[in-house]
Amino acid sequence: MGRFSTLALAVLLLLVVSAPAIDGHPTGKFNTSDGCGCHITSPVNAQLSGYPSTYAAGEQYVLAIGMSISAPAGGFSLDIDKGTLSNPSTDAQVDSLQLSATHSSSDSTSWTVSWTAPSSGSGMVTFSLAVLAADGNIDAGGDSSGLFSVQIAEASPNTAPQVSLSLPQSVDSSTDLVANISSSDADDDPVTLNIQWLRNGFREGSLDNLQTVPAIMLGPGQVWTCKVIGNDGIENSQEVIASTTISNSPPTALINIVTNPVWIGETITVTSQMSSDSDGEVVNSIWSWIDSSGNSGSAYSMQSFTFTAYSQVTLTLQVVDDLGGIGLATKTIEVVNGPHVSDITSIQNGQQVELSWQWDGPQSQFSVIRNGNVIATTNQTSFTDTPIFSGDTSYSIQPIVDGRHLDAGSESSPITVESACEEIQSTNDFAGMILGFIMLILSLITVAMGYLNRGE
Ligand SMILES: [Ca+2]
Ligand SMILES: [Ca+2]
Repeated sequence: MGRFSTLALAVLLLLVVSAPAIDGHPTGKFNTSDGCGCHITSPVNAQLSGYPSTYAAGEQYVLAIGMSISAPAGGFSLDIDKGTLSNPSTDAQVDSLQLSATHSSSDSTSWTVSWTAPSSGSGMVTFSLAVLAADGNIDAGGDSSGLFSVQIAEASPNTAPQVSLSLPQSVDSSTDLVANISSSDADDDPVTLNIQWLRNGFREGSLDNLQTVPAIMLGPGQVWTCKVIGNDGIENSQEVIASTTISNSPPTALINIVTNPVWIGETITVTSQMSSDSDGEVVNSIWSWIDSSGNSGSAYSMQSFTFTAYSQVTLTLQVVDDLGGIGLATKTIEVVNGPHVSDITSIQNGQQVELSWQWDGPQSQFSVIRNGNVIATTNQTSFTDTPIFSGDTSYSIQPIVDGRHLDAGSESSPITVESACEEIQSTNDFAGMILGFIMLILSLITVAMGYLNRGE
């Protein structure tokens, strides 16, 4: 049977649907959406709805089939070239290939069938529909048929959003760490951001979805990592990651001169205890000084440093923080002449030595030093000593002003102590002679006893 004959049969079947006694083909006709030219008495509009303007791959749509006039009986044939048909309504059916649907009885003039869109990239889909409105007479006269066809493009697939991220590479803990994040979406979908922060590789959950790490959470040497994923409501962007290391703020060096006033030749005490480090602590102080006379020195010290200068001093302090950061300070110190002890007189009076001296400074105490040993402290400018030994003796007077033991302000005076000590010395000499004489006698006795024993 040729195609034309088949179509003619289909039309015939449609014509007789209203005459159940001779309806031998109530199951419709597949693949006949191009209709036939036999029933043109009055054209009818074939109606198809429920399809999208552009389809989304894999999406399911419910198609409604109908006609523009009411009729006692009807039939249809719907063909598609892509996707699948399923779930036909009462009085409709789908073929095994799921590419064609038709009526299964003549009782309806409207039907529904589901269409599942093909996979992404399938391109244009064509729907072709033929409907027939039958008047129930058993001939072609008085029937109406109509055709409808539509092509549907695939909706463009979603484009994933894009996210860019950067972190400042020179940041210390004095300011907030702010991530520079931007996002875009080719489809103009709104993009939401998922932000995570890690400190030294460990997630900091309290900062989730925040763009800023507050300064109070930052510490020098820490590595902060930011991870960002964008989502356009459909899919995620690629994850972007950036890291930065929090830099160390150098310490601030501050020289504090403890000694005041500063006198030539006297010790000067300075301290670094006012130095500071905003993000750590000062762990070392390195001092160096040079005076305009060329004297110089240096020292490692925690805080206090003491030195002696003889003219204007240039003092340098280098403080080091716990991460090796360095702060520098320099100070010029003027030194002036200080007070002095002078004109020491020492008069021997019997066994005593009477000392007195001049002093041109403020109220002071004085250490009295005999041969390098402090033997007394007085707030007078005189002192009477009773030396134990005779001979050459040196007395020094060292002033103590506000607890400072002055060196340049001290003065020494030599004296040769004589007197009673010499008698003690003579007595000792006489005792030595007696002892020597006794030893001589004992020796002679020993020799004599030797001779006597030999004679026996
Ligand atoms: Ca998108
Ligand atoms: Ca620091």
